Amino acid sequence: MSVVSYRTAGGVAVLTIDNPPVNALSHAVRAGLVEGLERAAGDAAVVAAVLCGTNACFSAGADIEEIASGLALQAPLLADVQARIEAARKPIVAALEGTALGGGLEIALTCHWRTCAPTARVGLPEVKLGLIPGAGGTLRFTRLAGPESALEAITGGAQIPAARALEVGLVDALAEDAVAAAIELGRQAAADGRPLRLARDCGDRIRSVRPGLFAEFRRNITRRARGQLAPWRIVDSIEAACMQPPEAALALERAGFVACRDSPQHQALRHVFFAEREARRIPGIGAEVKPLPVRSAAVIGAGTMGTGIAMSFANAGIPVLLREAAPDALERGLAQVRSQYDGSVKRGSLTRERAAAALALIRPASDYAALGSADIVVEAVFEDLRLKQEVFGLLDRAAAPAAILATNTSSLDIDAIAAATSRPEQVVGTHFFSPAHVMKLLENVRGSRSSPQTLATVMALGRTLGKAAVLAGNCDGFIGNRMLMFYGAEAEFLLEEGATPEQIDRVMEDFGFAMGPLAVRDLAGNDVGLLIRKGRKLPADERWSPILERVVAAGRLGQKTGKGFYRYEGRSRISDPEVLTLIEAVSRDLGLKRRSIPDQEILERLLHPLVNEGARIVDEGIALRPGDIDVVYVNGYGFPAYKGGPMYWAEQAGLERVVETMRRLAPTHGARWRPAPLLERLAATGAGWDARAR
Ligand code: 3H9
Repeated sequence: MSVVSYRTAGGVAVLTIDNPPVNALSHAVRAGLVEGLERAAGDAAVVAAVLCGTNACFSAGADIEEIASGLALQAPLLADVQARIEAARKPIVAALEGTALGGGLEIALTCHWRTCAPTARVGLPEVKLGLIPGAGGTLRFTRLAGPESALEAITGGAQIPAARALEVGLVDALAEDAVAAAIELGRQAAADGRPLRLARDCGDRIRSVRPGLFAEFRRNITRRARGQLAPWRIVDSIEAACMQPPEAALALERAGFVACRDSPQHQALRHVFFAEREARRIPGIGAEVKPLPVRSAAVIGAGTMGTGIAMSFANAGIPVLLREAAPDALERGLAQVRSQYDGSVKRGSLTRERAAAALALIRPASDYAALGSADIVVEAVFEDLRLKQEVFGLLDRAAAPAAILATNTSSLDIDAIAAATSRPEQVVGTHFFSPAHVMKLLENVRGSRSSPQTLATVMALGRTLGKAAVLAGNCDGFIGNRMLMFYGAEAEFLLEEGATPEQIDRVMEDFGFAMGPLAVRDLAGNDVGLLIRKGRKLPADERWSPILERVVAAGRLGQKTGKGFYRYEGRSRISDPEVLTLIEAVSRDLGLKRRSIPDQEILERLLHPLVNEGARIVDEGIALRPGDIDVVYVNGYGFPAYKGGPMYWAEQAGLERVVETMRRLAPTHGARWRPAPLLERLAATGAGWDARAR
């Protein structure tokens, strides 16, 4: 069966790509397109051609696996397909339905015109894979839509809704039946003898580029694109698309694509792409287990987490009740929701209409009786087991019999919470990350009695809410927070030994974290961190550094009090000699001689214990695979995606290095800092994570 079918409709050849699941442009598709285009060109009865796709998709672009193979691609290449289109003497129209992404959109932009279904989305998301478009996307997008739109869209990689694509000039018409409209457009263009329009030759949008545009844009992305390769090469290519002849701009883009494709950043981001998809697969839960439909939801607790979770549902079009007993707390929560939506409208990330539609889906509720209609209830009350058990007892009576009862706990025992209900098989953890309507991670936690259908439902919910879902086992801190404990503790041990908050944060920010660990502590509140720490029991051979306690005792609670590990003026952090005095006093009290600590040691001592605990988590089955941990850290903890996540990063450097660090730390830090047995096993043979099952 051919992956590109050919038919004619009233003198127009229709070439349909059918390469499930997403019509990736593998070799067979490229060959099929060339063959179809030649046939259309040679058939005197054909006046025009239309390119379209089945599988509810035009094309998701180049085949990522094929690019990854590292082998030279077999001709015809995408560029050969495009050369055929541009050489054609008959009109060629692309009909875009579903998604047209990456190389898929690049093919469409090469056609003379484009029709687009109103629900379709287009985009050049290559940057998310650490790539730049490699088939003339930067040139043609820029020439059709102008450099401002191109810079924003291609460095961000977002999917552009059809209406916006029309507005900026990427597509020429919206039509419910994009294929029929494309056939008509092709026929009419042929009948009128309309000049064939090639995006590469369009000049209107690049004629008067605002002086300083590119310098300014480069300045604006300095923070967001720090350490990355692709965004900068994209800006260079768009600039060339404006300033240079098409051939030169294409050559520059191509060189950028090759440099990015061969970079470790692309490998790491590709790992994350596939890991996110792999994380959805739960052994023992096959396609026969159907998730329950989630048509309506309820959230208990209108604090920061609760309101964020409610917004996540509303943003996905799911009506949600927000329940809070005290009227003033409920009103505060709703006010917070309104102000978040107002902020999104002001920043331009949401249209006024969409914000209003989402807001209208969030309805207040003050008593439990109102919750009977929800398919899922997410509890987001204060992190206290007794309180949560009480809430679940009430929910058990109030919620619909089939409803799933989920808890947003970040570390408590799911089974102890489930025990307060008569339906433990419908109880599960859904750990959202703050701000819940923004953060992409959903860490689902399986209780010992959670049913396969309950798990399938919350995993599917992740997709519905646009989040990366990972399934964790039930233990203190689950995957993310359990590992984080070692990271936070080590930062303070480093302070005791001679590092400064500035050095530690700089090392981690240079590595790619948006914020270093001490700046994060100041943001979250040092008192909050201390409280969590006090709730934890440490084994007898371990200790906490006294630094956090002393920082809190000095009234340095963090940003909220204007001082913590730093002093704050507004939101800018400033070094404070008082903090160093406090830290030096701790070193003295502990009898530690302060020394200068190399940056590399800081990096490894912060990340290796995290990876070590990750190995234990995999060994215990708390995480199903190392890749799941990477998904958790990239989407929930600010780990730079272009480094692939902690487990991937450690594997690239060699797992034996983690073992070495842990062997150095265990004698002073305690037994839990000993190398994880799994790591020792793998490191002994120089193997990677894949060897763990053998
Ligand atoms: C590119 O185009 C380079 C060019 O500029 C230059 C070339 C010279 N290839 O995400 P889903 C698989 S770079 C191969 O679960 P959804 C995916 O792994 C490319 N496979 O579905 C999954 O497999 P499985 C630029 C791909 O509905 C299955 O399809 N394009 C590709 O949630 C379903 O995917 C992109 O970066 C691919 N290109 O989302 C687009 N895409 O079932 C990347 C998907 O075995 N793709 N698969 O796990 C996406 O963003 C989403 O997949 C999409 C559908 C939005 C299309």
